Amino acid sequence: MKLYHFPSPNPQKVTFALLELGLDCEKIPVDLAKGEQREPAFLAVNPAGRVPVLVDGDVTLRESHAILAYLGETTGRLWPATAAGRAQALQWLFFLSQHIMPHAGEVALRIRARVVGIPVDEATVARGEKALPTPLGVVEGQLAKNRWMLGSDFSLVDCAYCPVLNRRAWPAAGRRVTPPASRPCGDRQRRRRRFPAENSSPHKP
Ligand SMILES: N[C@@H](CCC(=O)N[C@@H](CS)C(=O)NCC(=O)O)C(=O)O
Repeated sequence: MKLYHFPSPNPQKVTFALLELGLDCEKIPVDLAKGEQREPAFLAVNPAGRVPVLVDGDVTLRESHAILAYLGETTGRLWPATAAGRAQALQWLFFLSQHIMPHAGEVALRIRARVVGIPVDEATVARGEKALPTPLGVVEGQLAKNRWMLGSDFSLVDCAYCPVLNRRAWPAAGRRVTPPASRPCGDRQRRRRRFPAENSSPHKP
């Protein structure tokens, strides 16, 4: 497998999942700060000019949540075994795509502006900061009832949520984006990145 990668939240969902599953993958860096995502060689891989992209044989996947579903389906691990469970997993991945990532992207504009060297549009950041607490409140409610997004077991859905709930990823929005029940999820990804020795044990909480 090959992963086109930059250390920003969407690719991090996939690198986190690969670590949790203990899977090897060749990482191909795409430097967003240098605009490599707009170069013809990369646009041939993903015409949308975005990372992550996973290539596994003749399968090319260009959406982080589709990649997570693929890893779950192909490994049969960290992924529900029943149709109803898989539908729940997709439900939460769609919720993240539709209701959280667009606003998280607006809030993250301060970070993106620094990385790619563009001015910050404060109105956009303010719009994201206003909108984000509502869908994050839904996630907080889910995590207050269950240890992880799908219940008591950590899953690939958490691999999608953890980088987003990670406090350090969204410092501009401060505590509002990481209320108490959501913290263990954000912390898990930080721990996994910080202590590579843990990576040999994919299921360690
Ligand atoms: N819906 C896509 C979004 C991918 C995305 O927006 N990735 C960002 C990095 S986190 C990107 O490649 N941005 C390139 C750019 O803004 O030019 C996914 O979930 O994979």
